[in-house]
This record gives sequence, structure tokens and C-alpha cells, in this order.
Amino acid sequence: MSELPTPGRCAVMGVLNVTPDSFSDGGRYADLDAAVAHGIGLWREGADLVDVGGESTRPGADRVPADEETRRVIPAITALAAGGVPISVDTTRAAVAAAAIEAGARLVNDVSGGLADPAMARVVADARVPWVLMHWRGHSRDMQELARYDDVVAEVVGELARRVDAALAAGVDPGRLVVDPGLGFAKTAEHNWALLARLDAVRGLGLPVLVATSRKSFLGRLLAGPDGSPRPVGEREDATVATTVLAVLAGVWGVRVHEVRRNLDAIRVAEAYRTARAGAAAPVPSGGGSTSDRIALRGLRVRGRHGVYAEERRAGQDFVVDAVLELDTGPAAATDDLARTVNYGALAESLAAVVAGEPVDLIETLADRLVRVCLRDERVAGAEVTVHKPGAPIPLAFDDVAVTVRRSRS
Ligand code: PMM
Repeated sequence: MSELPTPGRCAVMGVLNVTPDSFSDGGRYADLDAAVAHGIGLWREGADLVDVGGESTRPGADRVPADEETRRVIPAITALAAGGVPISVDTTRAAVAAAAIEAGARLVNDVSGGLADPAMARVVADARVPWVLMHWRGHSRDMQELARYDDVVAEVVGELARRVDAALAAGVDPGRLVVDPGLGFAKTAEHNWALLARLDAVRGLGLPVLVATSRKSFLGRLLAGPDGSPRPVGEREDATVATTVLAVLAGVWGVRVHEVRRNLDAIRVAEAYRTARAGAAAPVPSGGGSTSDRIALRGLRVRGRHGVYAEERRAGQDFVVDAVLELDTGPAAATDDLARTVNYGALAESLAAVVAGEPVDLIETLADRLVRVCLRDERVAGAEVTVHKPGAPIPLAFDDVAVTVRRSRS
């Protein structure tokens, strides 16, 4: 079981293709040591997930047999996950996804949105891992022939909505779904631009959105030289960064990129701009370092008496709290000194005291109180708190009900 990363800014998936033939990095990480070193590097640069793929999806590519795909991805996933690197697996096959989850992958990135393998929904539902449903019309070999639309935005959104319905019908938790318009998959450059310009329509599905433009050929074509030859793959990074800014401004959950550091810088710039534009103050840096560092405390289970009903006040029930603090951990890392950071043990006790303390009617109120506790330490630039109430008085079978609040220091 795992939750979708919510880092308090646009999330970053770093691409690690362990294939001999992906369009941009094919062959570079086919060797296990090189793959693991690159995955660790992406994580150190700040990737929230390292997305490991063993089958090229470039237009025209042939399929790779399932056992070959498994042989490519599992050793890398096992080694990276053992080192604490958060991994997603880029696969359309249920068997590969299941083996990857077993090896430590925390998210399934399925470019077929569940269409390529009917067994995928069950694997994802049973493992309770997040699932990226990408818009897809067919395998890479002939997908460009399927790039025919009357209204690309409406059709992509409609087809994604059907994939979401199918996932929900199969029992997948809606809180673990992400949608992706699938730029470059059965899409011309014009289709890609139309979708990038209407990410609000994709967000209208009510789910987090992932966008992947990194180094794709529509950028190469846009930047073609005077002789019409596309900009080489390795020289599309600035263009990728520009699309990352556009995606952040459109409010996406995450981007999937090859170069983590540069895109993360762009995300910080775009997030600060977005915050300022929304009329709130930009996040305050705490000590000249990086406030994209995070301390996360998850699953803090405390008995409390919050709720509207007398019985809830009388008997009490368990509440579960997740808290993510944004602060610069550089000073503590440089000195190895606990006093230079937030002591998560002390924080846990402060949060537990609030949950166990004065009852309130709403978990919204409780979450607000808890996020204020997190912000008491002035080194904390922002905080996100989720309060789960898995025993809420709802007379139906359900897994959880939760409220998430996020506040930045203004
Ligand atoms: N594109 C590629 C691979 N995986 N996954 C998602 N969710 N969305 C994409 O657009 C996507 C993907 C192809 O790019 P690569 O060959 O550089 O990995």
C-alpha cells in the first residue's frame, strides 16, 4: 500500500528507461550499475519518484516480451527501492506491475490507462498503490495512425473519463488515481499543443494530472533548424523546462522529466509566481537554502472525540494524521545538529496532544489547528496536514474519509 506523493509543489517524476531503444535515453541505462547510479542521482536532485520503464513507447516501436521487460526492470527497482528511492514502474502489463510492486515500486504508471491489460486494475486495486491512467489508443507500432480527432480536447477528456470509470468499477481507490493526456501518444504536434493549452479541461476530471513533454518530438519540431531538421533530442531541455512552467501554472499534480534539477528550479519559480499572483505572499525561504526539503510524519494514530454526534463525543475514535513540513534541512545536515531542524518526535507529541484534546465538530477545524502547530516553528515555510477519520459515522462500506489543508507562511 502507498499514497500518491503530495510534496507541497508540483511533483517530479524522473525518467529512468532501462531499455536499449527509448527515443531519448535508450541504451544509456541498460546496464544495471549505470541504471541504479542514474536513479539515485535523479532522487538526490529531488525527484519525488523515479519512473523505471523497460519497454520503449516511442512511435513505431515493437513490443518487448513480458519476461524480457521484467528482466530489465526488476533488478533496478529492487536495488533502488532497497536504497530508499521512491519508485514508479512504467508498464502496461499487470504481471510486470505486480512484480515491480513486490520489488518495492510505489506507483504504477500505465501509458495504456488500463486498456492494454485487463488484469492491471485488479493488481492496482489489491496492492492499493497509486495508478497513472494515461490517454492511449493503441500500441506504439501503429499509434500515429490513430491520431484522428474532431475535437482532441473533448475526445481525450471523454476517453480518460471512461478509463477512470473502469478503474473505479474495478475497486481502485479514487484517491490513488492520476490522469495524463498522453502527449505524443496517438497525437500530432497540433494535438499536443491543443491539450497543453487546455490542461484545465483535463483537470476538470477532478483528479491530479500528470504531464510528460520531456524532450518529445513536438518540441524538436517547434525548434527545427532553417533546413527543417528537428532540434536533436539532447537539445530540447530548455523547451521542456518552458512547458514545465506552463504545466505548473495550469495547476497539474506532476511532471515527468529526464532532467530533474532544471525542471525543479522551474517549478519553484512558477510556484512562487502562482502564489504571488493568487494574492498570497510567496513562500519565505528559511536560511538561504532550499525550502523544497520536506520532513514527513505519516500515520500518527491518536484517539480523539471529534465529531458532530454525541456518540462520537462519548466513545471517541481513532484519528490518523499525516503532516509534511517544508523547510530547509541544509543547516541541520551541515552540522548534524538536531537543534538546527524540527524535532519530529516533539512535533508528533504536540500534534497528538491537539488530537486527544478539546473536541471539535469538524475534521476541517482539527486539520487547521494541526497545521498551525506545524507552522509554530518559524523555520517551517509551509505545511500540509491530512486528518483521516477511518471510523467516521457513514452507514456504508468505505475505507477512509480525510481532509487535507496546506498553508504557507505569509
Ligand atoms: N511518455 C513516455 C513514457 N512514459 N508515461 C506517462 N504517464 N506519460 C507520458 O507521456 C509518457 C510516459 C515516453 O517518453 P520516454 O521514452 O522519454 O520515457
